[in-house]
Formats: sequence, structure tokens, C-alpha cells
Amino acid sequence: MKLHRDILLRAYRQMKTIREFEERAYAEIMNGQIPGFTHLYTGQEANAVGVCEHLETADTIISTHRGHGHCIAKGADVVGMMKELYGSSEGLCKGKGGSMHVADLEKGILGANGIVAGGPPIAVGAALAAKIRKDGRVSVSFAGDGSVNQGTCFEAMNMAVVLKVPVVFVIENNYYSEHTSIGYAVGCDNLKARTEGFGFPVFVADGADFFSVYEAAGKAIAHARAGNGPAGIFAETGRFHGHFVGDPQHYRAKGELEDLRENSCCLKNFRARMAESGELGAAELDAIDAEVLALVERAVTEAKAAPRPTPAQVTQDVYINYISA
Ligand SMILES: Cc1ncc(C[n+]2csc(CCOP(=O)(O)OP(=O)(O)O)c2C)c(N)n1
Ligand SMILES: [Mg+2]
Repeated sequence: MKLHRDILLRAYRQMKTIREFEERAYAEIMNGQIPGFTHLYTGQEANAVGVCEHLETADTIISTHRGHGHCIAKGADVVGMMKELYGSSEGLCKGKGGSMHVADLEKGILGANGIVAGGPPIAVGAALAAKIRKDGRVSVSFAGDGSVNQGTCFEAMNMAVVLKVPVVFVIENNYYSEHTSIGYAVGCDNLKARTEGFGFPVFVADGADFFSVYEAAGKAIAHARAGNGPAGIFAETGRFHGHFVGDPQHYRAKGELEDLRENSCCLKNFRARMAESGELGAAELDAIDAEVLALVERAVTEAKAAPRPTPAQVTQDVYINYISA
């Protein structure tokens, strides 16, 4: 697969931005600078970027508790997101969402979500709205391997087929649901087949390889956008941190994390492919790295200086005024 230079440059920049955002968030949390509970997306960047590269701003995504990467890939403002993590009133959700509830409706980001498998039904609702309005939008649900045993996920998948709505279910299999491995939690050994049993095609991707995800996502999203009903993407992936920041990770095998970082890194894989094909030079990728680092540095500096919500703001923006909206 040969992609246009602009797509390659943007994809690398997005994956690198997510990586640096997360690694810096990790450092800041460990320093006690960021309040709340945080789940990092480091290691899974190619999934969000490979999917969102096929989406327009008006298309919608619904994310998970591990949502920073999905939001950045869909176009969320990085400085606004960092401010949100810091709980600032200048954050994307005025500091009331925090890490697990980042949303930006203007960018089609219907929200990260702390409820495992809370996303699939919302994505089906958005897809039904798109079908009724005939606006051509596709709705994407990101969810983890832990979500696939939840009733909400089953119900949403079935309903999507029955209503024939343009939704794509992305399952990111990082092999753990909190501290429980997929081998223990899932009763069958062919999740792709089980998901296809609902009546829609599922495309498998290597979540450490942007090109693999991009290809699978292209097929799934085209299927949904053409009015054929739902499709699925199964991406095998790995998270480089614990379930949450502070997780001692005793459930990992010895050397597992080192192996993941060495052999399942989408940034390394992307650079290796570019070196081999010559499509992008190392110097231009280095230049992107420097720009991304500067952006994340600015985001942290501005987030630290940004105001916190006042007590008077506690009751503001709690409910949407649907009549005037
Ligand atoms: C309905 C519900 N049950 C349990 C939890 C607690 N919980 C939070 S994250 C998580 C694991 C999710 O695993 P997975 O879907 O694989 O996502 P990952 O954390 O691996 O990205 C659980 C069980 C929850 N938030 N919501
Ligand atoms: Mg998981």
C-alpha cells in the first residue's frame, strides 16, 4: 500500500503527539501535578490514528477510559486537553471532565467514557441519527477487549445490524481487562468469528502497524459509509503502561513490557518502513519529533498557569439546555 506523503506525515505526527502527550502526562502525574485517575494509551497509538485518518470532522467517535489517543487522533486541541487533565476552567470541558471524560462535540468527539462498553450503544445512537438525517456521517466506537463480554456491547452490535446503521466497532485487544488476561475472561478463542456472528464483517489489524490498521479501517469505514450497515475492526495491540498510572503490574510476565516496547512500537515500525521505502527521510521525522515535544511542553506550561474553576462555576454547564441548543 502506497500512501500520499501528506497522509504519512500527518499520521506520524499524530502518533508521536499521542506518545509524547501520554509520556509527559505520566511524568506529571507521578510528580503529583495532575489530579484524578488516568489510563494511558501509550503503545496503542496506531489504532486511533489508523482509524481516524479515514474520518471527517463531522464523523463521530465515542471513546473509553483510555481515551486521550482517540481524542487527539480525531483532532482535539492538545493544549485544551492538557488543561482538561489539569482540571483547569480553560480545559476542553472546563475542567469538569478530566482524563476520563474528554469531549469536544465540534470535533465529533462524543466523549471518553468511564463505563466499560458504555460506548457502543452511544455510537449506535449517533449512527442512527446519521441515517435518519442522511448526512453521510459514520460513527465509530472504540472499545477494549474487556468490553466484548458486556451485554451493552452485544445489544449494540445486534441493534446496529437490525437497524443497518453506519457504525464501526473498533475493538482494541491489548490482552488485559484491568489485571485479568483475555485468556481467562473470554470463553471462546476466536473473537473475530464470535463478533461476525452478529452479522457484519470484521477486519483484523496489527495494532503496532499503522499501515495494517489504516487498511483494515479503510475497508470497515467504506462498508459503513456506503450504507451497508455496521463493520468491525479487531486490532491486536499492547499497552506500555499499567492499567492505570500507579498499577504495579504484578500480573505481567517477566520481560513482557520490555518486549512490547522493543518489538511492538508503532513509531519504531513506522520509521523502519520509511527508512526501507525512502518515502520520508529521517531528518523530516526528527523535525516532527522536535515540533511535537515543543507543543507538549507548551501545553504543560499553559496548563499549569491556567485558572482552576471557581466554586461559583460548579453548577454551570451541568445540563445542556436542549431548547436553545
Ligand atoms: C461497567 C464497568 N465495569 C467495570 C468497570 C471497571 N473497569 C474499568 S476499566 C476496566 C477494564 C477494561 O478493559 P478493556 O475494555 O480491555 O480496556 P483497556 O483498559 O484494556 O483499555 C474495568 C473492568 C467499569 N469502569 N465499568
Ligand atoms: Mg484491554
